[in-house]
Amino acid sequence: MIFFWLACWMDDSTYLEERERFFDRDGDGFTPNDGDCDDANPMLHPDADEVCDDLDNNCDGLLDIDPITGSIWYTANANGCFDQRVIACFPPDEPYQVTAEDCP
Ligand SMILES: [Ca+2]
Ligand SMILES: [Ca+2]
Ligand SMILES: [Ca+2]
Repeated sequence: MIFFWLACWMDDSTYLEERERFFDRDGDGFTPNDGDCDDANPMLHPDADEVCDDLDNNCDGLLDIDPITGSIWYTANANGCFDQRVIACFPPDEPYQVTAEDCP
């Protein structure tokens, strides 16, 4: 129905371009119109988990931010003891250690 409606007011190339937005080419359950940022790769869609791979897995526009797995670093708590666990693809901006401290 929407294709017919689009076809009525667009020229052919614009219509074909717009029509692509409503097809799920990689079969991941998301069309570009649903937010699929790479409809040629079924591993990339809005419900995908972000992992450290230089790709925007969950299509939020951010590469490798808040991954489900990654390297572990420890940043300091309010008392200056490094026991705050951080899982990330990149080292934290703030001071960190690779091992946790035993805090009193
Ligand atoms: Ca798709
Ligand atoms: Ca992302
Ligand atoms: Ca990623």
